[in-house]
This record gives sequence, C-alpha cells and structure tokens, in this order.
Amino acid sequence: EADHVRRLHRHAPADHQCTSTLVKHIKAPVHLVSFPFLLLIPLLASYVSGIASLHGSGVPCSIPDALVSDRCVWELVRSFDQPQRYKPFVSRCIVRGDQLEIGSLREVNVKTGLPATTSTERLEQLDDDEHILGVKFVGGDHRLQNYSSIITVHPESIDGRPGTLVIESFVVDVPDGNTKDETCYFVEAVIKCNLTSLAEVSERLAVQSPTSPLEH
Ligand code: A8S
Repeated sequence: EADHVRRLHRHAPADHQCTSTLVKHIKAPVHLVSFPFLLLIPLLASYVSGIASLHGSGVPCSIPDALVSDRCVWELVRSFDQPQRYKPFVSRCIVRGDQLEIGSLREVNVKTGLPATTSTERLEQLDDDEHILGVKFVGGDHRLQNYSSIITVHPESIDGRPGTLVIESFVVDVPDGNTKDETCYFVEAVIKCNLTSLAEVSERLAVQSPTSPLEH
C-alpha cells in the first residue's frame, strides 16, 4: 500500500495547497472474465461457465491479461464519461466528442444542496495496465481551483477471495477564506462518499453474478 502510494501518488503541493490520500478495500475483483475469451475457447468456456457464468466474477491467474475484460471495480473507475455510475453527488455528465482520450473534457452536474452546480473536468491519465486514472478540474462554479486527482486500483486478497485496493489522492488550492484543514476535510468527505459508493456498487455487481470467483 505505502509502496503504491510512493510510486503512483506523487503530488508536489505548493504552500497554498493541500493534499491527502484515501484508501478503500473492496470485496470485489478488479476484473471479470472476458466475454470474448469465453467464446473463443469453447472448451474452457464450458468448464468456466460451470463455475462462472458469462458474467464471470473472478479472474483465474492463468488467463492472460489481454483476454480479461475490465468489468468490475476498474471498469467503474475508468468510465470517465459516466462518473454517476458510482459517484453519489453526480446527477449528469456529458462528454463532448465520441472518443475518450487524454485531454477529453466532461461537464459534470452535481445534485442540489451542494456548494456548486457544475464542474468541467479533464482526463489527464488513463492507464489500463497499471490501472491509473488521473483527472483535473478545469472549470465550473465550485471553489476547487487547480484540483488534480489520481485514483489507482490494485488486486488484493480479502479473506482468501479476490478483492481490490483503491487509492485516491488529490492536491488542490486552499480557497481564500478557508484553512488547509477545512479544505482537506471537505474534499476528503466527498471522496469518502465516492469510495464507499464504489464499494457498494462493485460488491453488488460481484454478488449479482451467480458464481463464485475461480480459484486456482
Ligand atoms: C470527485 C471529487 C470531488 C468532487 C467535488 C472533490 C464536487 O463534485 C462536489 C462538490 C463541490 O463543491 C465541488 O472525484 C465539485 O468527484 C461533490 C462540484 C467539483
């Protein structure tokens, strides 16, 4: 954990900025078995489908990475165009252009009752091998200037079953009239809600597949 943070969550906060890192352990796998993979190898498919349906649930280590689809925790995290799949404060999200690429912008609307209504956010980093998503806030009517976040996803074993460690870190300017502590507290509260919801949604997805993870 400390290793992942050191390697992937390096922020260089200036004096007027605050930074923090949050972690969440989720009882759901990073990936699910890929659908095309099951079709491509009927023999294995029939064996696998005995244990895991087409929706799959766990990923046996013997399946090469390229044949594994990202359909669980990582798929939720990486869906830059659909943060509302797990973020409880997001009411709507629109991405212009049909391609998701570095530099893509999303227009996020948040629910009423929050100190903001919209946020324009840019995709900075999307790494499907290392499972890294980087996002910057570049506009909107909120007070989080120069907000930059990194979220990474790592497989881990929880009670002997496939689980996921999610690490989210951020750096942001401290707005005029607020202290570092207040700013950190506010952002951490939002991220905690997001990560709790991410866990609920992905644990629900994992349980919904009428299977148990493949052990090896
Ligand atoms: C995220 C992280 C944050 C989102 C914040 C911190 C926000 O969506 C909310 C309230 C605000 O005042 C700012 O990953 C903003 O979403 C819930 C609208 C940006």
